[in-house]
Amino acid sequence: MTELTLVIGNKNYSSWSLRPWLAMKQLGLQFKEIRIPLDTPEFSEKIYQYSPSGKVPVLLHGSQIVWESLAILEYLAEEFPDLHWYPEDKIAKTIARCISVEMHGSFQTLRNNMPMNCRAKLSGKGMALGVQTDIDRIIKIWQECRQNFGDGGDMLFGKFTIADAMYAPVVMRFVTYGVQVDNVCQDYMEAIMALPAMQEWVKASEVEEEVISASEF
Ligand SMILES: N[C@@H](CCC(=O)N[C@@H](CS)C(=O)NCC(=O)O)C(=O)O
Repeated sequence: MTELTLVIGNKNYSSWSLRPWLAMKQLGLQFKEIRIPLDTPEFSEKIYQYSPSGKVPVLLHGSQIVWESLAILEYLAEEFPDLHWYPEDKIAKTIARCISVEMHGSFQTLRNNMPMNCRAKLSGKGMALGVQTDIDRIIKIWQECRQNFGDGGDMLFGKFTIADAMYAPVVMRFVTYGVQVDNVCQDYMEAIMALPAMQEWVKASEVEEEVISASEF
């Protein structure tokens, strides 16, 4: 098999990197990892060797370069169709795609005010104007997916899919900032945090030494 390499940023801060990394680990794909700490001279020096957009994550697969987190996940779903990237049911698959794209293009207020910071405990911080609107929409998405498609597992569509990978950094933010949710969402969040791959990511974030002051309070 042609080697897969995923270029990522810091595990503590890089929410976009977490998405494909988590899905690849969770679905059992072997890959090499190159970590370039964000917001450092090293990042500016090295990133364009790999990524035409100058951002992480970027996937290298033979001569193919794939950037943008969701495009990476879609590429992998096409390259490795035997793995469970999306629900099999057509309606569920369509909804999984809708909410994944919605995550990719929305919730800017939440993302700006509650930057991912895996190792921090910032309960009550970040609740700026408009953040609750984003939180409410995310809660509704999780509730509806669990209610309508959640049989057969504790992920949004039962078994782990790309949709869970897309929302995992939001779960991480809700944990860091102590966002209050109902029992359905709480159970979902606990299931995400208990994934072995998620635990591996968080554990690695705890030993990273770089600090990005813009993501700290
Ligand atoms: N839309 C992109 C966003 C990628 C992104 O913004 N990555 C951040 C790290 S999480 C980055 O590379 N920032 C470095 C920079 O902008 O200099 C994706 O989905 O992959």
